[in-house]
Amino acid sequence: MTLTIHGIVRSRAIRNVWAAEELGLPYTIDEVGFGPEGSRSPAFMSAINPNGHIPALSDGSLVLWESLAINLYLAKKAGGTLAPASLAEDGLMTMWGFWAMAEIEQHAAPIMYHTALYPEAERDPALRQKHIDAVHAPMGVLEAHLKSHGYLVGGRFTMADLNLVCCVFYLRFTPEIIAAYPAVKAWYEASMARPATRRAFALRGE
Ligand SMILES: N[C@@H](CCC(=O)N[C@@H](CS)C(=O)NCC(=O)O)C(=O)O
Repeated sequence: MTLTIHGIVRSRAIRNVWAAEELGLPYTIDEVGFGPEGSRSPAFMSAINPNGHIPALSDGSLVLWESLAINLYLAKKAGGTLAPASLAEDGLMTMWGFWAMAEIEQHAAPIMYHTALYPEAERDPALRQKHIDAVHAPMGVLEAHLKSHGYLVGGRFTMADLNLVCCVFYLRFTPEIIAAYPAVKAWYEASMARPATRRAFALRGE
């Protein structure tokens, strides 16, 4: 059955599009954008995501939201090398996914907004700096892990890597942060150069 990814590629829905491309899963994109006509519409919030956010995934009668959880589901659905090969790997991939959101994304997102995405008048340099200071500790943890393991789990590229790369992606407007961590930089750049990544990001014109 064809999967439906609800959302637009210029949102966290790109994470799920990239995952589906990696896994070779057929999907369609239901172009739900932002605002009262999109993710905040009563119809979308009652049928798909009561939080009013994108992305969400429909797989038959199953509806999932939370981009990184969707990706872990897709990996297990498709199987193959991106999926956990054991319960232990499943636990580690879940751990890294929660960590990606709790330790990296919570700082990387405001860094991105206050560096580039908000109009200049709305940028807060002090808040930006606070998050830059805070992101170095988890980036150091990631650097140490990648230096000794190459990948997050199982010595191969898995959905754990894809999920975390999607959060490190928010540091793209501050490349000096990524460059301070050579193992992270090499892993990030290799992940962003994968054929499936390019196919997904081509949908954004990137
Ligand atoms: N933790 C959620 C965050 C979802 C989220 O905040 N999505 C943004 C777009 S990337 C959104 O829908 N913003 C519009 C809104 O909340 O109205 C996930 O990873 O899926």
